[in-house]
Amino acid sequence: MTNKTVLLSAAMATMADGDTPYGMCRDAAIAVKGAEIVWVGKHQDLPYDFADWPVEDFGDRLITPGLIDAHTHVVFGGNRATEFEMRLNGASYEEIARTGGGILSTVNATRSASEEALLADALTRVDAFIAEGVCTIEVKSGYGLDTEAELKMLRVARRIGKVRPVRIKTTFLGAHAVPPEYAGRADDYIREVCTPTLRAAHDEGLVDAVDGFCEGIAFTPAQIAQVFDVAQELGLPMKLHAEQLSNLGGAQLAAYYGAMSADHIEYLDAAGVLSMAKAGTSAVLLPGAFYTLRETQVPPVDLLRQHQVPMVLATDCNPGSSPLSSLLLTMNMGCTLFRLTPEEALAGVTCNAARALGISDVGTIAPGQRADLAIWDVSHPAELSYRVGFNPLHKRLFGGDE
Ligand code: DI6
Ligand code: FE
Repeated sequence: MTNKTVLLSAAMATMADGDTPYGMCRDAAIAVKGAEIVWVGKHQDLPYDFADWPVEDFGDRLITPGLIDAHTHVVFGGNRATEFEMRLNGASYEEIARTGGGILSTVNATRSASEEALLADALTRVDAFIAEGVCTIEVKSGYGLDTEAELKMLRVARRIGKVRPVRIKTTFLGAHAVPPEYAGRADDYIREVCTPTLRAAHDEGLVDAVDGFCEGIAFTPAQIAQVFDVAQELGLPMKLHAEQLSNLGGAQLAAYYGAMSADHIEYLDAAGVLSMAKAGTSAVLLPGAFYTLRETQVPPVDLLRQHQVPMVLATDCNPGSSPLSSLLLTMNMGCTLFRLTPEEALAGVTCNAARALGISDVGTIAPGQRADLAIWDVSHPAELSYRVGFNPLHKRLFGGDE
C-alpha cells in the first residue's frame, strides 16, 4: 500500500462503538497514513482533505481489526502426538503429567532444541495465525524451567517479531511446572530458579508480563504469590492460569495483584468472578484446551457477563492440552462450546484481547489506532464464528502494510 490510502468496503466492524452491535458501519471508509488510521466513517462523510488520496476498494467485503491471540505457548520443542494417542487408549491428562509425561516431555524437547530449531518450528504455527488475519500474538516461556532454556524461549519469541510482520508480547511463565531436578521441591524451584530467572529475563528486556500455572499439578497460590511479588517489584503486569482443572482461588489471587487476566477459569466460582470484576481483570477463555481434554465444566460465562468482566478467546496453542493454531476455529468453539455470541467471540479476539494484553493502539478501528486490519470475504461478522475450519481472509494489513 502507498503511504496514504483510503480503504473502502461495504461493511466494517470497528469494535469501537459500544452502542452498535460490532460497532458496525456500512459503506465504510478508513483513511490510513503510514502505520496509522487517521479517519474512520461512512464513505459519504469522508472529508475533502482525503479526496485525492489513492483508494483501495474492497467491494462487498468486511473489514475488522486485525485479530489478536492473547494466550499462546507457540514456542516449544517436539510435539505430543503420542500422548494424544495414550489418552485415546484410556490415560488421563493428569495421570500423564504425574508420570513425567505431559509438560515435562516438552521441557526435555525444548531444552535440547537450538534457538534456530525452536524458531523454525514456532514459525510454522505463527504463519498459520498470520494467514487468518492475526496481527498480535502473546507468547509464553515455561517449557525451559531453567535459566538458560527460559531465556532461550523468550529470545525466540522476540525473534518471531523480527522475522514476521506480527507484534509479539512475551510472557514469563517460569512457574509452569516443577522441573524433574526439583521434583518434590517446588518451593526451592521458585526461590532458586524461577524468580532469579525472571530477574535475568527482565534485565535482558525479554519480559512484557508474568504468568504462572496455579493448579494441583503445578503451583500453589502461595508459590505463585512469590513470583508475583517479584513481578510487582519489577513493575511487570501479571496474568494467571487459574481454575483450569480445580478451584484453588487462583483468580482471586490474580485479582488481588491487579492482574490483567485470569485464564482458563472453567472452575471459577461467583466469589472469583466478583473479585475479577472489581480488579478489572479480564477472563481469557481457552476452548481449545477444554475441547482437547474433553472437559465438561464450562466457564461461568453468564456470571462473567452479568458482572461485565471482559471475555477474551485465545488458542492456548501448546503441544499438550491445545494443539490448536486457528483463532477462527477458537471463535467457533467459544460459541459452540461456551455459548458466547459471535459478537462476544469477535470482541474476544480484538478489543478485549488487546485490553488483556495491556495494549490500547490495536483491537479497534478508530482514528489514532494502528492500521492492523483484516479484510474478509464475508458479508456479516457472525460468519467468522459460524463456519468450521474455513478461512475467508482476503487480506491482512499490519501497520498499513500487506
Ligand atoms: N495449562 C495448559 O493448558 C497448558 N499449560 C497450562 O498451564 C498445558 C501445557 C502442556 O500440556 O504442555
Ligand atoms: Fe496456557
